[in-house]
Amino acid sequence: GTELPEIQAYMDENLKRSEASELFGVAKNKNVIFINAESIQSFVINNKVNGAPITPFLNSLTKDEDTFYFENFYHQTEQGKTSDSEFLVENSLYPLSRGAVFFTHGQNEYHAMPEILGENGYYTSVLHANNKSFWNRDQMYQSLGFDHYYGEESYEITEANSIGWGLKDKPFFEQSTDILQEMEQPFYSKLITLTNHFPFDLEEEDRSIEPYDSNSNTLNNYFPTVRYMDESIELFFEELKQAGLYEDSIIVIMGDHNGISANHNRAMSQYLGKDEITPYDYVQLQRVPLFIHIPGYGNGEVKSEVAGQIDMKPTLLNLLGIKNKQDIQFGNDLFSDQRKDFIALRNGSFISNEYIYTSDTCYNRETGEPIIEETDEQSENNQPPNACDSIREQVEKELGYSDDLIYGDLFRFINFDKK
Ligand code: GP9
Ligand code: MN
Repeated sequence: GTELPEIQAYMDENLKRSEASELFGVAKNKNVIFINAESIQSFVINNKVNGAPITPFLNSLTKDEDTFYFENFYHQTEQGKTSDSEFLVENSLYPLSRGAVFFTHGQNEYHAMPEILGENGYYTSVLHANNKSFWNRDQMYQSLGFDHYYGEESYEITEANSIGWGLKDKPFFEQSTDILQEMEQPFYSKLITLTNHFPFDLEEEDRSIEPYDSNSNTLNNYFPTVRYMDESIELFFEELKQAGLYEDSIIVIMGDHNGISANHNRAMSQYLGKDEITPYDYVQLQRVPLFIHIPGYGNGEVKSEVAGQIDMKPTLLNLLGIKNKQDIQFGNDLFSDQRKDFIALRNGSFISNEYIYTSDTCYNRETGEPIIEETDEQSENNQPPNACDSIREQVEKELGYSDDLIYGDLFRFINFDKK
């Protein structure tokens, strides 16, 4: 393992990059309503199936003046799926390369966003109509500093309002609004959706668009459940307005991870009209939507910079005007122009402004063409130097530091300034 001072020096350097946020404090004292949107990938946004738009409401948000839409935002999860996305968001640390850190290191010390928000007067909670111990959430949420977890016992769940994994998203958002209305403000509330989950079951009555037609039922059924999620979120915006919560809140919508795995590449290539899904294409399919909706803001736009889930903690803290002078975090504020030049995936692949590195190949990000370098100089192991090498080394270093912090439970040894 690495020595803590070395990691801290790296982190102090990284923390400075977020100081240049252009939006520091624009959402000061607002509630944060964070929608962890199950399995939604960016390829559905502003796209169609059988001639019908898949996500009409989210499409309208991409053009909304109060909304930032990040079109090159990547999930960075591994086997811990939803729980990994939560870990990334709350800590700005990487998940583990195997297993779920929620299970293996649920009792570690952390310096997570809920804890910091709590110190700044926020009431923090998670709303999710599932069993509390799923993904070891009950334990991990305590370690992350959440005040409360509204699990399935907080909801009225019947046969009629359930499908697949449990409570359908529409009644979930309706009932969640009632919970939010009773909550002390300002609050940070994370709502985790459930209906758009593999195997994408949906009743006929909830279907507004027809399934796709390919050899993959998973992909075919994905589209109607994604549309159901889109309608659920639209409904939730209405509910929040009626409840009087909308004006004093910012609403974040983030996809947690991909819903369509590489097993469905053939069907996916058919849908996208490509000959095949190359490793480059597969990395690009790991983009998930991120919307940051700030009622009354007026200067929203589509943002194209390379971004990832690791950036959520510094971004949200800055939006709320919370100065994080000392912290351990790998991400950068999405509204800073001093950002690092890459987003690392947990398997060591990465996306930079110029390159996408995956499966031992360095691709031109713009064209998707592998970069083959003509060179006289060969290094010791007879490999030509590669355009991706220097970032690849930094990615390995970061992933290693993150692992060291988690495996060594190193947050125990750091005293963070309280506010
Ligand atoms: C379960 C839900 C789904 O509570 O969050 O988890 P996933 O299978 O996507 O990790
Ligand atoms: Mn999930």
